[in-house]
Amino acid sequence: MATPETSAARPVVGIIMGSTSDWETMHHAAELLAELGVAHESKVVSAHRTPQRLYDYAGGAAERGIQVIIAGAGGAAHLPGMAAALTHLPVLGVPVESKTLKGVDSLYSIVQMPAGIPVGTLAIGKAGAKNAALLAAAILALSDAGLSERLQAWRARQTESVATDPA
Ligand code: RP5
Repeated sequence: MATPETSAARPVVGIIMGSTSDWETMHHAAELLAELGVAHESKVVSAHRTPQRLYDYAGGAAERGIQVIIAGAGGAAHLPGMAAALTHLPVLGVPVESKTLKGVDSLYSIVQMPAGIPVGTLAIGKAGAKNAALLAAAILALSDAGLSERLQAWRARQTESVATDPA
C-alpha cells in the first residue's frame, strides 16, 4: 500500500479521511488519480477528533486551488457532509467499511444529506474509492482536454482487459 502523498504539481483534488485507518481504503483513490496524472493530496481530517482542522481544510481548499474534494469516513461518517457544508466545491463521499456494521452505517451517514448541501455518494469501500477518483477525473476533464484523453484511454484499456471466457 502506498503512503499518503502530495503530488509535486499543485493539487487539484483533495483526498481527506477521518482516520489513518481509512487509508487502507482511500489509497485506491490516490493511486488511480496518480495513474491518471491528476495532482492531488491526501490528508487525515477528522470531523470529530480534529474539527478545527476540518474547518481550516474545507474552508481554505478552493483558495488553494483544490477543485474537487474526495472525503472518506466510516461509522458516524460526518466528514463528507461537513466538508460540503464548508465549501462550494464538489464533494464526493466514500463510505469506509466499518467493523461492526460493515459500512452500512457509513453509507447512511453520508448519503442522506438534507437538500441544499450535496455530497456525491459512492459505493462502500474500495469500489467507492476508485469510482470517486474516476468521477473527480471526469469532472476535471470537462475543462482539461489532456485529462479527458487519459481518462478515455484508461476506460478503453479496462474494456480491453475484460476476458470473454470465465476461466
Ligand atoms: C471514523 O471512525 C473514521 O473515518 C474511521 O473510519 C472510523 C474509525 O476510526 P479509528 O478508530 O480507526 O481511528 O472517524
